[in-house]
Amino acid sequence: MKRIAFKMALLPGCEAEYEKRHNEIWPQLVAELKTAGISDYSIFLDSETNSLFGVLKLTDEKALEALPTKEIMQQWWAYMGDIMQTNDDGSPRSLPLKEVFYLP
Ligand code: RM4
Repeated sequence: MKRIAFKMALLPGCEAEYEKRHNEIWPQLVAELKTAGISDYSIFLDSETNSLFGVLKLTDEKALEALPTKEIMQQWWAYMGDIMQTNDDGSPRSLPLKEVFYLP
């Protein structure tokens, strides 16, 4: 089981809306994330910088690579695009983070 972490960026003033949308996350998206082998997925907000810190467990790297091509993922990113920094293709700006410590 691999664990990965990454950083995304929330637009200022959108904290409550971001949390609300995730509290009401679409069941079809949850199913797609699970199919991609994702579990134990958390997103933390640094309210000083509006950075979003995502961390998750992963069973299948190939399935994760395919996730951006899934229609439900594209729809979610389009829905989230008004409150997050995005790339030209509509995906959220996301930077991988390097693990420097782990206590199992
Ligand atoms: C985030 C972002 C990520 C997605 C989570 C569920 O706002 O869109 O890509 O994995 O939601």
